[in-house]
Amino acid sequence: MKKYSYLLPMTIMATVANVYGANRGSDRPNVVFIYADDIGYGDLSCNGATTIHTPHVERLAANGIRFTNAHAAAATSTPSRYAMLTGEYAWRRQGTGIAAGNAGMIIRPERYTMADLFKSVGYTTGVVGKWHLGLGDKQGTQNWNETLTPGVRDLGFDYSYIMAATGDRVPCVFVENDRVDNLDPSDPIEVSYEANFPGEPTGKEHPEMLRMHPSHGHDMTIVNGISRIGYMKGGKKALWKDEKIAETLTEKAIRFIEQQKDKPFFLYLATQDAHVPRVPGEQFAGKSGMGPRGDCLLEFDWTVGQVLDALQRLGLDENTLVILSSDNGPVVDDGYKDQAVELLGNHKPGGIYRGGKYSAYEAGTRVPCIWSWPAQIKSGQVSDALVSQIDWMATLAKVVGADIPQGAAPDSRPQLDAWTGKDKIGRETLVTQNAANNLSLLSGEWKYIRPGGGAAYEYNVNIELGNSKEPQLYNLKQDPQEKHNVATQYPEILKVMSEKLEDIVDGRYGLPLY
Ligand code: NG6
Ligand code: CA
Repeated sequence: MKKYSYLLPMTIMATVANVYGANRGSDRPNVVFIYADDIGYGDLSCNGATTIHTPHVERLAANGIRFTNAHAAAATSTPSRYAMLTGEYAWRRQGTGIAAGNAGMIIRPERYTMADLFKSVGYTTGVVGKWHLGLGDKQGTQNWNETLTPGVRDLGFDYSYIMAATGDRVPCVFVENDRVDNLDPSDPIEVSYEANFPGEPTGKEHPEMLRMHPSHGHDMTIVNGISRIGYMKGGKKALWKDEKIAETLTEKAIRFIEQQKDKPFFLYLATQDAHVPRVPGEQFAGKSGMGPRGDCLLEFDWTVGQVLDALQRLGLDENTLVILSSDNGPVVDDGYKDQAVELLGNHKPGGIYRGGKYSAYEAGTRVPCIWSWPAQIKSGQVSDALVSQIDWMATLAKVVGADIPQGAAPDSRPQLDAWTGKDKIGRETLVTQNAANNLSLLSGEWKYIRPGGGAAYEYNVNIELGNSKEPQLYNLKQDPQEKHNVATQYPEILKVMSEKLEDIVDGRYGLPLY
């Protein structure tokens, strides 16, 4: 047993409750998250895309409930994942912005996590894929050639096979159970986010060595002919092959499921698709007609299909809750010249919504989301309820009969009726966060964007960020595309919304729940 002793009595209580409670034995579902990267609301055919066909995701949606108003907690990866895995809004905590590849572990070991929750009721827990929440103690102090401490096993994961940060950040290696996979000790890894290692070529100095060129940033160490963010040296045998990432992660995920098939498990499968650099496997290259971004959407769909097939093959499909979503909204050019812009055609990655990844507008956080659990959730449902990934923790605690310790997951709310389709309204209020840490409050048909700093528009990625010195108020029912700021027309609503947001920020509202 690890972590703080004040958690212990709660953990024991949870175990007792589980043994004697209603949710014991075979009723409890396995839980699998399939968490996409940068896949937007409109990127999937179940949400209306017509130029991209994602049949496996459609199959999942047909077997469960598809949400039209589900939100990631933030418009970028690290804060979204932080909030999803801890049940605490990331803006409450310093240092939860987009993490460097050598960031120290952002969720500290003493923090109660999603994995701890499942472990407290006897599940085996695994994480496969993009991590992006730091490893080791402090920024830049990791020794990548030894066991990384603290690592994800200190956060409750029994098994892990992860990319430390993102596909475009060094180190470009997989880390299995807190050690770099396939590392040759005679070729140690060094990583720096400050300076290059003498003699190592960079994309900036040697563009002729590149097979994919950066459009902005991404001009440092070259790995597999693609220049990245950050510098690394060594570890040649351990370097991932970009075109094999999806295959490898899918294989590791399925192996985990196979090994755990006889007892309850929780798997967090976080894909690299469709983050940059977009390098689809051979099977998908050129298949979408939309270049690598479209091909990676097909590859994501394939991963979903492989996981669903494995569950079916093992007879686990009925009583496994599969949750599919994305960490933030879509981006077309995110730093490489990969033809995503040129070949986009009529495809709308964010659906009808304004903005995209990084943005306070809807496309920033309104993401694809499906819950499928054939044994308990009626199939073929579509829900417009306001729901958020931040509630997965408190809701899943209800599903598996876990007791969240007092003070943990402070922003997470049990919303089982909304997630199963019985409650059509969902959350009364929800806070979302954009890349400049400007907050929005969603409530019913209204959306308020708090005034704040930062550019209104990011030219590199061609996305409106929603930052403004003026308060913004939109009626999402009448104006889902957030075209008309009605803040001056509705001063009363503006007042209520802004006060409510400040209450939530200050913890005067609804805190703590447990
Ligand atoms: C940005 C990167 C972008 C992407 C993003 C994180 C540049 C110019 N842009 O800083 O390519 O990596 O960070 O994306 O470096 S996320 O989905 O993991 O949040
Ligand atoms: Ca992302």
